[in-house]
Amino acid sequence: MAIHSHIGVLAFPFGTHAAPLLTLVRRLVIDSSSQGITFSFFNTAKSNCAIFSGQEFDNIKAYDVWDGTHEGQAFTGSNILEAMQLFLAATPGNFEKVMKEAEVKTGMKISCLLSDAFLWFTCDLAEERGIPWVSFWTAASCSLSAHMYTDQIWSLMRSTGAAKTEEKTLSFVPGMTSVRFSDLPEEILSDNLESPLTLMIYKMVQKLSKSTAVVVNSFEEIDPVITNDLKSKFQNFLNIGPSILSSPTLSNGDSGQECLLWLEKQRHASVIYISFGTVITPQPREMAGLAEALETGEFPFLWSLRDNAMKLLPDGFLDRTSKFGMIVSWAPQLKVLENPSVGAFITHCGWNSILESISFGVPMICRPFFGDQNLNSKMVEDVWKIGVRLEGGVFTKNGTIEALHSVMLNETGKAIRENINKLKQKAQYAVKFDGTSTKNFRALLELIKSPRGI
Ligand code: U2F
Repeated sequence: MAIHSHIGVLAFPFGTHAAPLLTLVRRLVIDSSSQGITFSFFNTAKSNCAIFSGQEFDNIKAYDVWDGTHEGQAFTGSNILEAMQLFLAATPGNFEKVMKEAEVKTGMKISCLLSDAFLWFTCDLAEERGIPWVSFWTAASCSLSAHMYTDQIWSLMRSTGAAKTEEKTLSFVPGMTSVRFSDLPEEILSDNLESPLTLMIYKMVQKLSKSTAVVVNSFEEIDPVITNDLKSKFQNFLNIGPSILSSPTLSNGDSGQECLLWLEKQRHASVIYISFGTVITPQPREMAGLAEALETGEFPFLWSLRDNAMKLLPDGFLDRTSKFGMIVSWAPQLKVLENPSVGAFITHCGWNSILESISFGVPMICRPFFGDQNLNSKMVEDVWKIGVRLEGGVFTKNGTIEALHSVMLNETGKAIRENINKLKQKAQYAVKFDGTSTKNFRALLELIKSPRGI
C-alpha cells in the first residue's frame, strides 16, 4: 500500500520522555499497519541509541538531532540541567534541519507533527506548514492541570505573598482542591522565567490550546474531574494509557535475569523494590538513612542503584545484607513489579514508575525530588490513597522504618493494597476493546491519518 501520511515526531531527549513517545509511535504503527503511515522520529543520537538499542521498527525511521554541544566540546558534566539548556538553545533549528532531510528521503512532505509537549515551538512549526500539531504530555494529568493554572497561581502568590500561600489549597482547580501550593512543582512555585525549564513549560502552557490534541499516558478514571476540566481547555484531550498494559514494551534485552531469579525465591509480597528513576541519586545522608532502615528491619529488598552511587552506601552494608537483599545497577522494572514477591515500591514518583506500580498493584512509599514528583506523591497518598509519603519528606532511619511498617505490616497497608488493586482494575478496563483509553487511541489514529487533523 502506498504511503500517504508522513508524521514527524519530535522527542525531548531527557529523563523518561523519549521512550514513552516511541512506545506510542510503535502502537500507532501497529494499529495503522494497513493505512500507509510512516513516521520520522527526531531525537538526539544519545537518546535514540538508548531507546532503539539497535532495533529497527517497520515504518519508523530514527533521525539524529543536534544536541547543542559544539564539536570538541561534548557535554561531559553530570548536571542534566546544563545538557537541557544546551539542547534547548539549539531548538528549533536542529529539528528543522532533520525534518527537511526526512522529507527529502521519504519524498513526502510531513503531514502532521507529534511532539513531546515540552517542545512548544512545534506549534509554530506546524502552523508554518499548515499541518496539525499533536502534543504528548509524558507526566500525569494532575501536573498538566497545575501548569495550566499557572497564571492564576502566580497572581494569587503575588497578591497574598508566596510564604502565606504555602499551606493554601488549590480550591479553584477542579479535582485538586486538597492540593496545597507547597505540593506544586518548582517550575510553578518560582515565577522565575530566567530558568530555562520554567520558561519552556510556561511557553508550553500558552501554546497547548492550539494543539489538535493533547495526549497523555494515563487513564480517565484515575482523575475524572481533572480529565473533564482539561477536556474543556483543549480541542481534544486524550488519555490513552497506561501504555504498558496496551502497547508493545521496548526491550531491555536479557539484562536483569539474575534479580528475577532471586525474586522467584522470595516470599509473596515480602520484597521492597527501590528505584529513583533515570535522573536522581539521593544525598549521602539519605542513602545512609534508607540503608540503615532496610538493614535494621531486615526487610528483603531489591535496589536499582547506579554503579557510581554504590560508594554512598554505609561501609559493609552489602556484606551484612547479602542474605536478604540485592542491588543491581538497572532492574527490568516491569518484570520486577509484576513479580508477586514484590510488596512495596520505594519510588521518586516519576510518572512512569507510578503508572507501572498501579498497573501491577504495588503500593508505594514516596520520596519525591523535583518537577512533578512532589505533586504526584500528594496524589498517591491523599487522593488515590495508594501509598505513603515519608515523615519529614526525606529518608531517615526511623521515618523509613515507620513507612515500611505501615505499608508492609499495618492496617494502613491493607487499605492501600485494596485501593491500588481497585485502581489497577480501572486501568485494565480502560485499555480493553471498549475502554476509554482504547476509544481515545482510535480517535488519535483518525486525527493523525487525516492530513488536516480532523
Ligand atoms: C522523568 O522521570 P524518570 O525517568 O526519572 O522516572 P520515571 O518516569 O519513573 O521513569 C523511569 C523509567 O525507567 C524504568 C522504569 C520507568 O519506565 O520502568 N526503569 C527501569 O526499567 N529500571 C530501573 O532500574 C529504573 C528505571 C522525571 F524525572 C519525572 O519527574 C517525570 O514524571 C517523568 C515523565 O515525564 O520523567
